Amino acid sequence: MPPLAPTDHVFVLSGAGLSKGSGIPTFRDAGGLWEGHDPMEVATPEAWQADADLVRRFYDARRLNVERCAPNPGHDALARLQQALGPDRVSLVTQNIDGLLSIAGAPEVIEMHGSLRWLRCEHDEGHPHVLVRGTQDPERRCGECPGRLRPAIVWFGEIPLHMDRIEAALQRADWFVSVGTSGIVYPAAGLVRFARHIGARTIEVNPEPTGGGFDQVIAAPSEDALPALVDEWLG
Ligand code: BV8
Repeated sequence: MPPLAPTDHVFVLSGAGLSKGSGIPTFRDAGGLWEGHDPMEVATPEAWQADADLVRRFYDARRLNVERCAPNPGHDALARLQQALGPDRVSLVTQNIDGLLSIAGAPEVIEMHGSLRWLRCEHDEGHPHVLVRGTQDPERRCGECPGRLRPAIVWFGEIPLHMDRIEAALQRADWFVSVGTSGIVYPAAGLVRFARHIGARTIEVNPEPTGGGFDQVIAAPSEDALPALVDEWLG
């Protein structure tokens, strides 16, 4: 692996595979989340309107599981890299909603699909969000209006969060590292194309490489591959 230059900026996009080593199921692997659920029935605004109780139960179950899980060596390695080089040189963008990169100590994580830890007003995401642990109280309403509280998570058909920050970081990327994502869901899946366009060196860390035209592929679990990669980069 070529060394990092002193001014190199590393952009890391992570997906569910990063957390698999922590005991959190992915979406599309065998036994994954979408095996038991049709995403269109639990992860869209229409699903919320049709059956809010089903959607709440789906996210309550995931929140309870995530709260029993801990960061794995892959999360720890990414946190160590950002602690050592700083958020200006290491951008950690995640599709995951489990919060494990922050729990691992990463100073700044961009959660483009939101977080299981927060609820938001179903009518206006500008109303104050509410922290939640365990199962949410279905009777609790928004503090600003009579609206129900829903998971502060980006569903299919909704616009991902922090896209301006993500695009600004991507413009500066010398390295683009894709970790544990199937590269199926857009706009996240399209970010590597932009990185390639601006000349960043692209690396994929995935035991089942997606064939997405990366310069380098590390076909291994991220909990094994990332500590070695970060050790090499931090010397
Ligand atoms: C948008 C939060 C417009 C919820 C998620 C029709 C109508 C509307 C939109 C669309 C449409 N058709 C297509 C679209 C676009 C749609 C889309 O891309 N659909 C796909 C299915 C084709 N996208 C959207 O709707 C997005 N919004 O388009 O708005 C817009 C956008 C920009 C600007 C203006 C307008 C919103 C998408 C967000 C949906 N929310 N998550 C929740 O978590 O419940 S998606 C969810 O799946 C994840 O967040 C992630 O983003 C996505 C992919 O999952 P992965 O993380 O990649 O996980 P997966 O299981 O797929 O893969 C795991 C990988 O790990 C595998 O490769 C495996 O090999 C690997 N692995 C396994 N073990 C390990 C490992 N890797 C490393 N180590 C290991 N140990």
